[in-house]
Amino acid sequence: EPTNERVKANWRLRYACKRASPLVCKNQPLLVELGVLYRARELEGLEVNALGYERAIAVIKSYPNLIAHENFETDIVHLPFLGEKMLFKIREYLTTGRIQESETTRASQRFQSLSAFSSVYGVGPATARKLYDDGLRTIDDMKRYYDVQEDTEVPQLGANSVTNDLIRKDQIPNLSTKVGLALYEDLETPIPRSEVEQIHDLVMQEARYLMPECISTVVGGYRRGKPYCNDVDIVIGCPNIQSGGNQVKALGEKLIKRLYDRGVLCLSGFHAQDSVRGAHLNLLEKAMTIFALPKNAVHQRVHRRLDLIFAAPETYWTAIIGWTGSKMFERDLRLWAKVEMGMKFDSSGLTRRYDSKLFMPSSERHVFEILGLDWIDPTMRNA
Ligand code: TTP
Ligand code: MN
Ligand code: MN
Ligand code: MN
Repeated sequence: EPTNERVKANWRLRYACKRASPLVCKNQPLLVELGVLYRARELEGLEVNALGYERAIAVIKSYPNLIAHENFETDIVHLPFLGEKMLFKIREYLTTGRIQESETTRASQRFQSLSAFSSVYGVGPATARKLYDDGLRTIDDMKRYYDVQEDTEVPQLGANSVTNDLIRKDQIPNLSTKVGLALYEDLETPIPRSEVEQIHDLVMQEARYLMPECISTVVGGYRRGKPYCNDVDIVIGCPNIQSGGNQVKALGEKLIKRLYDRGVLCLSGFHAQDSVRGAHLNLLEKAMTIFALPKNAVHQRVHRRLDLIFAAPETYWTAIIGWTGSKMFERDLRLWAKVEMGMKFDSSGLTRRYDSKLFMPSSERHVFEILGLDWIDPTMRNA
């Protein structure tokens, strides 16, 4: 296919949304090492520095050959976003097969603790650092700190809707940390694709009961081809839904209630999506939930994070692109739209900047066309 050839030649470009980025690339072991350095900077709150590593990693991901001495001066030094420091690390890896700083970092108690703390649902780097400064080192320390014991009551699946009336909004962050800890082992267990599909089937069976014509796409890492996912992300659209008023949210709330009634949800909260601009108000709603498939003979129930995104017809396709990711692909898509096209893109819609005219794309490919971008398959958006 000619498009494929064009995309293949695009590994030199600065915008991640113009490059093909496979899930696993030729230089994966190098990226694992650089990934430790990226993560360390992110955990320490060094955002600019972290972004530099994130960009370098994304650029290398698109490079189609194994990095070697033969192509270092011809290709690698000319790749975008690879400054002197980064090239030094890559050269170090090339000559010694390792990166000293990555190994030191990996071995450090601080890095291990911050990584563990921030792997808890609802805990970011700033909280993780605070816990470390308070003397905590392990997840068990954290369970004691938050008073979560073996027998801590997790909200019962289906027993009641936790966020609806029992819990005040300002209690949710603390609640989600407690739930995140109580369910730590479950939520750490990777979700195989087959289970993602089962969850999708069950959710849509209930959604179609409410609105037979509704449509859906599983997005996130699943759509990018990951064999195992950390959560399940589903965009749900309804061709007949009215975008004015609260119909999108109403559909979301009805579905959440049905899922509670079926006994498969134990926690949910609605969030305003992205930068909610005037024109896009009420077009997109997201519910972050914790879900478990019904018990069956073979498997015991495992709690899973499930994100449901409800989209009006105007935003269905942009929501799909916005939630397919990756994070870096999305970042550059927004940047490309703004800087090169005079448009504003996010998952809640695509608008012209000078008059805020909202486009009404008819497919995912149509969004790429409007943005003046060549099509990139979801499995090649792992920037
Ligand atoms: P995630 O589910 O956080 O990540 P992921 O699906 O890429 O990988 P994982 O297996 O770890 O779940 O987010 C999915 C995509 O949705 C992400 O690439 C960017 C987008 N996104 C938003 O647009 N807004 C948000 O608030 C979040 C959390 C994600
Ligand atoms: Mn996901
Ligand atoms: Mn998600
Ligand atoms: Mn469980």
